[in-house]
Amino acid sequence: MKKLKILLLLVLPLSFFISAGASEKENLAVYFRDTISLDGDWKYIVDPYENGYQDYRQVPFDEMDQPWAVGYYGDKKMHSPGDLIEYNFDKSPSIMVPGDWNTQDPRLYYYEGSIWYRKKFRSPEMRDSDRVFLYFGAVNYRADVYLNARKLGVHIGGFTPFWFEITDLLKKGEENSLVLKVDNKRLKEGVPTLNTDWWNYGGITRSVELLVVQNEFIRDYQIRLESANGKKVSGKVFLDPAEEGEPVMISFPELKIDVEAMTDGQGVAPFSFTTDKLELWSPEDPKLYRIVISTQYDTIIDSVGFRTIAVQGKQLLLNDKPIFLKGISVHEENATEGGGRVNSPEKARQLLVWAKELGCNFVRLAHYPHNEDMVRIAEKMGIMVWSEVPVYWTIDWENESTYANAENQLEENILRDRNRANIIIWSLSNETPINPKRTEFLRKLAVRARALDDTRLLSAAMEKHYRNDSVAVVEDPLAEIVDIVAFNEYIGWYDGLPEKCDRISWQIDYNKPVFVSEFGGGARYGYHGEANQRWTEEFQADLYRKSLPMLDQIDGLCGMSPWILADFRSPRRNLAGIQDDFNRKGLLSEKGEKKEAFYVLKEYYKDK
Ligand code: GCB
Repeated sequence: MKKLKILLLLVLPLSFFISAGASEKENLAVYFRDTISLDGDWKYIVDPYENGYQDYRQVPFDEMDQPWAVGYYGDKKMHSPGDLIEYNFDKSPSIMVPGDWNTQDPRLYYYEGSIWYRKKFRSPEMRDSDRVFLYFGAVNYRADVYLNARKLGVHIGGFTPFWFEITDLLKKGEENSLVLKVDNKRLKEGVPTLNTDWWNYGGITRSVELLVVQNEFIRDYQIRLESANGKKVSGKVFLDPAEEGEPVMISFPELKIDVEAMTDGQGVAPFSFTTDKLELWSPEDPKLYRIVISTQYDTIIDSVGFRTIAVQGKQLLLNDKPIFLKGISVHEENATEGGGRVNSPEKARQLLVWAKELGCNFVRLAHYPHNEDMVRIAEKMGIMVWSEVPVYWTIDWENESTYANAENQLEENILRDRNRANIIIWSLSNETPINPKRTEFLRKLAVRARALDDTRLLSAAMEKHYRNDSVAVVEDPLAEIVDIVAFNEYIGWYDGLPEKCDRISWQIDYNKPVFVSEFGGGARYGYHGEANQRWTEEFQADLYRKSLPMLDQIDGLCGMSPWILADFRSPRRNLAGIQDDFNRKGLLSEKGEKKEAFYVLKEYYKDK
């Protein structure tokens, strides 16, 4: 494990190009650690033809070993006047990390392709025996990572973390050159695929950090409440390297609980305890406890909450009590200061503050894993979370590498957030077509999700159909697989006019709770008119007024997450003067201004 794993670039298929840590399905928990930030200004070079990556025969330079291999990852300088080097990071412009490139440089607004990033940094102060990890919160979509001209590996998938151990490659006491080729080209076989209804923001969108640890350190831990009444807590601590017989202490100072554990041959120390003093986490009382885990070499401190989530027939139970999910769908897009991907805790918090103001106790974080701040801040605020992977619309169901990619993103998402009390649902997909290949794909994904975490529920946003003119149904074999039957419906927007809501009744014949994962319609903030005039705030408000009583009649309704909190950028939204590249279904504008429908939903949630 201590050795850097350099991937066999020539022989492995693309789906294997995944960072060392991630492919072993181990997590590196960094959120609560003191790390060295590599955020800030990075140099960048826009490279639409991949000139810095491959030669004119399209052979990647990092697969060659010849003197003419001039990949930009070499970060070379001219030494004599006759040198031919056709790039220069030092003289290139700078871009802010974390951040998407689309909103930082007007030339890059629609850009989809490769951009090279470079950061120079001095190696941190450390002892000879220390180990160093390079951690990326997320890079969209494919990242080829090089340190001091050596390839560390490739990561695919735009919304989950990955890392490399760089202990042996770091130039100690000297300046180091970290170079990434970031490519956000959409791919048919990608996850997501070519077509989405959101902006394909490219770049190093989340923080980059260096983690320095002792030779033996605590890589991660896992904790769970076994049952709400028994108050039995169990968990595991993961040490690296995997040494057998290492003592580990797990403490909860507030509870005055200290548990001793011992690692097995895999470096895993299981523990458990029971207590009747535990206050459970809930939206009304988002109680978190400090957890301190220590070994003879390392200590980590985090906060955790305890709760159970379960279904019983058509009921959804939080801590054994029925709960209604007063939700809203949210894109990870900043609804102030010029938009773009959320890249700070303050911007994440703003979205959640609006959700709270709406009266929500739940957010659907669509359609991909959001940043860790979002989940952690929501946990503190008492907001439950639906967490999703970008298996969206029609991806390449029959392609094995597409499956491997989806599974990898699901795993990275679950491993990052499995200790968050507020995450109650892992969502497998959104609006996927009903056919056997797709169902098989999602069935496999469900098995994997449950194997990694059986303390949460599974769902997926499905679609509705009609039995006849007035009876809407959900009939999908995927509903048999998940725990909560969720579906998107757009009656009154894509499907007839709002009046149609008055005529529709629902039959959902699964003995499971039902959740409406989307409904809504578009309105441009400040555009007023009659309730039958599309795009006005009045039309949108009327649609909500008519949808809510219709949905209330659904047997087993356990909640909803209307579409959507705030207007968000989408290249599919071309109506000039109204959309201007924004999906207008937000209850707030892209600048955070509240539309009339915001208050309609707020009123409805007040009485729930
Ligand atoms: C949907 C999708 C969502 C879209 C939305 C819309 O069903 O799940 O991603 O943005 O409809 O506005 O059409």
